[in-house]
Amino acid sequence: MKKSICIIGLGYIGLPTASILATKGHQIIGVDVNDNIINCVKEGHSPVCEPDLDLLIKAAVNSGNLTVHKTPSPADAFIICVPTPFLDNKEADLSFVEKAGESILPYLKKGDLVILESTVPPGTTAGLLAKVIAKSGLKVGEDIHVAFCPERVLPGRILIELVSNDRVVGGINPASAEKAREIYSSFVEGNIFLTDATTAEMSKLVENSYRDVNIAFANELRKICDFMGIDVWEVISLANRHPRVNILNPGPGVGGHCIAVDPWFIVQINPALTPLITAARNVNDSMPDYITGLINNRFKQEKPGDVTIAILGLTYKADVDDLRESPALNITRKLIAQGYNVKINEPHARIEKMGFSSTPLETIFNKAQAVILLVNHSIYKTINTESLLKQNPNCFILDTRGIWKK
Ligand code: SAJ
Repeated sequence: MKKSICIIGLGYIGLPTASILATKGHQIIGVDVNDNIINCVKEGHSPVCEPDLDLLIKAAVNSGNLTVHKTPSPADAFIICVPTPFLDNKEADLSFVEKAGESILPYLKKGDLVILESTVPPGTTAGLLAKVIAKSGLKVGEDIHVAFCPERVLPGRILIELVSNDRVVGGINPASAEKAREIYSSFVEGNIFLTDATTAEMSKLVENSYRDVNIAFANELRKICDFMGIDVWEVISLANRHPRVNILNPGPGVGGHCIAVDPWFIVQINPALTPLITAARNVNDSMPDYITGLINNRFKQEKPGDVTIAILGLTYKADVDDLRESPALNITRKLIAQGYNVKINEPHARIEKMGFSSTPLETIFNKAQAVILLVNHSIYKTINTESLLKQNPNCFILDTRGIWKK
């Protein structure tokens, strides 16, 4: 059944969700405070680099089913997709969720549905959000239904995974979960699993904490293999031949606004019960200093000002334009602060806004005493490191992603 749906927050999740729902015939009111997002969408294109999102937005806007505004409007359902960063004490900053809940109060009526998609600590939907919605005077859970539905999509594959992945829908009561299921069943081809809101919130955090702990295991293996003078990528590749072993990849650290953030929302529940998740976060956060230390160690006899370093990649992961929480950016800034001559190649992100300029691959290796690969962008896989070494036998080549053969 077609609904009017107001989506608060048109970021990595909100905008693709709004566009997909619009192409399914729902009347979508997209709401964001960011003028650039509003203008981009009005013109029918995407403010972020995501395959096929441009086409989908154009189709959604041209269909007349997607309009964008700075304030909400009355609707059958409201989906909140605003950021939930962490504060200095690593606890969740829920101010955007609270503000979004307050912003829809004037428009709520009996029979409406409110869904939170932002990743939050367990208990937020049934607690903080339900309390804000109750200010409408409507009886939460009866007059108005409230649910939590986490996203689980990989940037770069968002449009595919929004449709194909299974979804977990958690209601503050069963009626709310059922009402929310109606929305998602209009575009999700994966299975939809119903549960309560707190279990749904925890399942999302657990997914990303699982990845963070496993990445930390790979990073710790990297350190001990370096100490032993053996190749960690060969060790992992051999160990993964075991039918039930799947060790992830070492890297320069964990970036992005999910995997590096979500585990802290579990720790904040009870730090004494979560030493492993905390330790994994600390191992991953130690990687930028570890990588910088390898470079400092190699050039400890030289003045940094005499050393030219070619950095390949600044984004938080391969083939995206997102620099948020990027360990590559963290390492690059450390090297610049230490006085090295740093040249950067970054093919996807617009780094000029950070005060950097990107040096073309054709020239970046000239006179470089070090080549540090920080992001495994596909374009770097074709670089021939053997010919690099033929031209510059003393060049220090540090591949922090294991894409170049030894
Ligand atoms: N990383 C490693 N080694 C690995 C895997 C990742 O060092 O083996 C690093 C990456 O370089 C990156 C960070 O970890 O810096 C996280 O990358 P990721 O690909 O594991 O996941 P994200 O951050 O892109 O997580 C996204 C999230 N969704 C959105 O941002 C919309 C998350 O909620 C999803 O669960 C996740 O994709 C996913 O894999 O589906």
